[in-house]
Amino acid sequence: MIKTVNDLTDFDPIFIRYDIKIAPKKRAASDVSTDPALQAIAKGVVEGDEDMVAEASKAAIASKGPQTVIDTLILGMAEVSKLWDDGVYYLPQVILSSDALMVGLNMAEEALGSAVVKKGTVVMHCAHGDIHDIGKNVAAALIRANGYKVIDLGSDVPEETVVKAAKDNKADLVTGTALMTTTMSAFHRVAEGLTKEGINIPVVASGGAVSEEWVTSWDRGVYATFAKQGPEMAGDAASGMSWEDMRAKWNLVL
Ligand code: B12
Repeated sequence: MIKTVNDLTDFDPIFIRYDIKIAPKKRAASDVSTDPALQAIAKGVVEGDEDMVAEASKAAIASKGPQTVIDTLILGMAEVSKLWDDGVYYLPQVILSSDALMVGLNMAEEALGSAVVKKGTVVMHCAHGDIHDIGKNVAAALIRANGYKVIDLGSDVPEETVVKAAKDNKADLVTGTALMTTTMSAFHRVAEGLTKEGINIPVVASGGAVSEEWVTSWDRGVYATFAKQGPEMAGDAASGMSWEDMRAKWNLVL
């Protein structure tokens, strides 16, 4: 007998085939926490489940505080990265996961609040050609919550736009994030642009593709490993610390 759509009772194989529904994982993600409340946040990120992340984050913000929630969201995304690297996840799953992470991050950022008096101004961006903005968003949330004005230029930002924003806003610090080897070279052009404009401020560069050795090979570059370093780095720059001194403080390669 010929089957028609009316004979179908199980649509899952079709939804999964077209990535409308996520397939059961070929390899389960590792647990990132022994605490069930935190594990639920990471699980929600891994499964791209915004509701799960929202519910778990709400409870954990109240019981453990927003910073712990942010740390757990990043750990969840690290599991997503492993699933991607192993070929278990494809773009649709990763997009769902990053959207779910943003739900938790926005809730945590709101809970962190921010000081009314601004301690300084930080211009942040993802490199020209690069749309990977998760780490930048986490760092921006932390820097903002610590009382700095953040001019977030978003993703795929041309070098001239970054330099102009730094000039127009009298920035104390420029930060850049790149996750692709093809995009990270934009940072040293940003640094050169600042020099041409006579703007003598540090450029903190970070992201999966970026190495400390590379960042410290051009003037103004200071390498960051973790988003949570952002507020202290912003404080250093706002207090007038030179990029040379910041590099000596934060980086091993001189
Ligand atoms: C999520 C993801 C995506 C998402 C991005 C969603 C988003 N809104 O960001 C989507 C699905 C859209 C995507 C698309 C693509 N991706 Co992608 N993606 C990833 C993945 C799985 C995880 C990256 C991530 O978010 N990590 C977690 C965050 C938290 O890390 P992070 O940004 O580095 O931030 C940390 C630090 O760097 C630091 N930090 C970052 N910024 C800042 C700023 C400051 C001030 C401070 C202090 C610290 C700091 O703090 C964080 C830790 O605390 C990686 C795989 C991997 N192994 O990394 C691939 C990966 C980055 N993607 C890759 C590729 C190739 C692509 C695509 C070209 C795929 C395609 N064929 O279309 C496109 C890119 C399009 C473009 N033009 O950019 C490659 C890049 C390869 C390379 N080396 O060049 C990777 C490495 C995968 C791979 N192994 O091939 N991707």
